[in-house]
Amino acid sequence: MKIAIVCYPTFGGSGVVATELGIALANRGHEVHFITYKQPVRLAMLNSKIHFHEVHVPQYPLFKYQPYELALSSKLVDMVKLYGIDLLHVHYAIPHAYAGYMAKKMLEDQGITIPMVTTLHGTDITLVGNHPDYKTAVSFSINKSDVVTSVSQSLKRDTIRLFDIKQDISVVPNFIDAGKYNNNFTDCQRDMIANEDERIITHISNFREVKRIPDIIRIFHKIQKEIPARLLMVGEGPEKEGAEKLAEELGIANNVVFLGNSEEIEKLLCFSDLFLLPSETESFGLAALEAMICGVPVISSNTGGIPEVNIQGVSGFLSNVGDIEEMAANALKILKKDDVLARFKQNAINEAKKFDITHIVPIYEEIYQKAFELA
Ligand code: GMT
Repeated sequence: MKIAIVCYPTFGGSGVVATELGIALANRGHEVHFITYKQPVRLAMLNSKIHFHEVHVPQYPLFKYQPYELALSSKLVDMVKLYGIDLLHVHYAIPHAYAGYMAKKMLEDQGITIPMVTTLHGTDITLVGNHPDYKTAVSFSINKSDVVTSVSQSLKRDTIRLFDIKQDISVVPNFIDAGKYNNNFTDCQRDMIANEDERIITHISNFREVKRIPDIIRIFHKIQKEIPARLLMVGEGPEKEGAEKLAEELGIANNVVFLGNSEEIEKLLCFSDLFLLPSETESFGLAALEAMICGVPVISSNTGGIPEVNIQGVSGFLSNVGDIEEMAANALKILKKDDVLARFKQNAINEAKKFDITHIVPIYEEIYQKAFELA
């Protein structure tokens, strides 16, 4: 099959999922065309089955807002015709489903029928898409997709609750390539980051408000009062500066390392003892799953799709959003004793393996077949 994947190329769950899916599809013999404004961050190696087509948005002074959707839908039409692409798979409803539908209609006008699969990722439904300024167009483009998938049961429920959806939604969970995370790093340089007696606690995100970054600093503040510990904050975003200030105010700045964006998160996770994800909402929590496959237990909120990934008392603990007292106490339960930590680490790996890519890619292939039948 020749598949066009439309996604955000930046650091962020939906782009990561789309990129890893494209690579896996190419490994199974499909021809995959990534169509977006920049080469996706995890698309390091291009091979003969993987193509990348950059969407250019010409800058013109008349426009206050440059029309990306227009450039994307034109590019989709051109690439479908040039490469004989069979199917569009758009990740994140805004504006990809909308642009994809426009491309589909333009192609129809030229006698070409192409199915479109839309995968909903979370904030396109729960935060951004739900905004009254976008809602009408988001509902429309979801309903016009041939097949709609969501990354968790929770996101499916949210979509049905928040939008007038006439489409069936198939839940296809996010995944990891367990083979890639073999925990076999010979250069797992723990001593570069922390002293031998310190536990290493990690958070990775885009530092948006929804991640409740101040909670992470406050939870760590409580933990380090009881045991020697260090906090690694990985990523960039609007809440980062405030977090740096908060760490300073609480007198823990020396124990908190802000690393910025990293393309080698598995190397950072290989020496982490605990992952913190206290988000306000999270459709799935891919970052938690990536931590788990590296043997890192998770302390998280119990919101959205996180309970479908992090299992209470097994791979970590879940608490109500904002309950930093309980989150810190649970973190200490895991971190204080070596044998308890070892048990949670192994459990985390076992739970994460249930989301191995080998189980998930065939589900997408079935969905593509269904989309052909429906288009
Ligand atoms: O977490 C983010 O803010 C990034 C966002 C994205 O679209 O890249 O992540 C969403 O999609 C991920 C992949 O499906 C999910 O694992 C995240 O839980 C989801 N984020 C939220 O729902 C806040």
